[in-house]
Amino acid sequence: MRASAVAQPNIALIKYWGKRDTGRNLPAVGSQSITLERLWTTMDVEFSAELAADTLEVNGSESPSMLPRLTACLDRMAGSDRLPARIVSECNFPIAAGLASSASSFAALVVAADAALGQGNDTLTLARSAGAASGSAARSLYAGFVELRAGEDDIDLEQLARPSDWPLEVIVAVTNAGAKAVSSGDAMIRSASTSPFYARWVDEQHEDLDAGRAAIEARDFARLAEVAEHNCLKMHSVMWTSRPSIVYWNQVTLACMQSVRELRDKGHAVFFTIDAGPQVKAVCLPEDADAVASALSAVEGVVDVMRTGLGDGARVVKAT
Ligand code: 2P0
Repeated sequence: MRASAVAQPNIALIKYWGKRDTGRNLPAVGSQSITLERLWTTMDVEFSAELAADTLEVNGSESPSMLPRLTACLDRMAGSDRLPARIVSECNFPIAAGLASSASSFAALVVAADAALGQGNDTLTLARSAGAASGSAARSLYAGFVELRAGEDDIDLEQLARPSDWPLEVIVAVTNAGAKAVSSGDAMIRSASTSPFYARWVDEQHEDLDAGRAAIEARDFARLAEVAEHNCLKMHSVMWTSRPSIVYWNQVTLACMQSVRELRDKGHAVFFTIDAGPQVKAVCLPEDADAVASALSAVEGVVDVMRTGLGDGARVVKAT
C-alpha cells in the first residue's frame, strides 16, 4: 500500500489556456509540450488505516493548503471510502511560481497512488487522472515532445518525439521565485468570461497545433520558434485583456525576452516562452545553450538560471 514516483515538469510550446468544463477540468484547447530532465518532484504515497485523514509534507514541512486538491485526486482514483494517505513530496525547484510544479506533482501523485493501490492503469488512464487534477499534469506522464488533444468527453495524449529524437535544451531564467498572486485555474476562468480575445484564441488554436506538430516532425527549429513565441504572446494577450487584467510579467521578464531576441539576431537558434508566472524559458539547440545561459545570467535582476535537457515521463521509483 506504499509507493514512490518521480515526475518532471513540462513546458508548453503551444499553450493550454481555458477550460471546456470546469467541473471535470477539461481543457478548451489542445496543447504541445516538452518534458524537462533536471527538474523533478517525488511523491511517496502510503495508504494506512492508522491515519485519521490524509496528510501532506512538502520538502520537510506540513503543507495543508495544497492537500485538498491531492485528496480529491486520490478520491477520484480510489473512491472516497479509501484508506487515508500519508503523502510526502520533495521538489527541487520553486513551487507555484510558473515553473509547472503542479504538473510534476500530480503526475507523480497518480503514478505513486496507482502503484500503491496495485491498480495497474495504463499511461493514458493515469494521464487523464492527472489532467482532472491539473490540466498540464497529463503531459508529464510522457517523455519528450507531447501533444494533448482536447476532446469533447476527455483528453487524448500522444508522444510526438522522444528526447533523443531532437535533444533541445531549455534555459530557465528565474526572475522572481515567489508564488503567483492569481492561480492559473482562476486566471483561465476569468479570461474565458471577460477577455474579448478569448473566443478567437480558442478558434485559432488548431492552426498553431498543426504548425507546431509539423515543425517537430521536420525538426525545423525556426518554424517551431516562430509559432511557439506567437502562441505564447497570444495567450498573454488574452490574460492582459481579461478584467481585471492578469499580468504575470515583471520588467526582468521583458529584459530576458529582449535578450533572447538579440541572441537570435546574432544567429543563435533560440526562442522564449513564458507561462503563468514571470520566469522566461529559453528553448535552444544544444550548441547554442552556453551562449543563451551566459546571456540570461547577465540580465540584471535574474535571480537564478537553470539549465536542462528533455526528459522522461512520470515513473515509479519504489513500490513496497
Ligand atoms: C500550459 N499553463 O499549457 C499553460 C500555459 C500555464 C500557462 O497549464 O487549472 O496548473 O490546474 O488545469 O495545468 C498551468 O495550468 O491549470 C498551465 P489547471 P494548470 O502549461
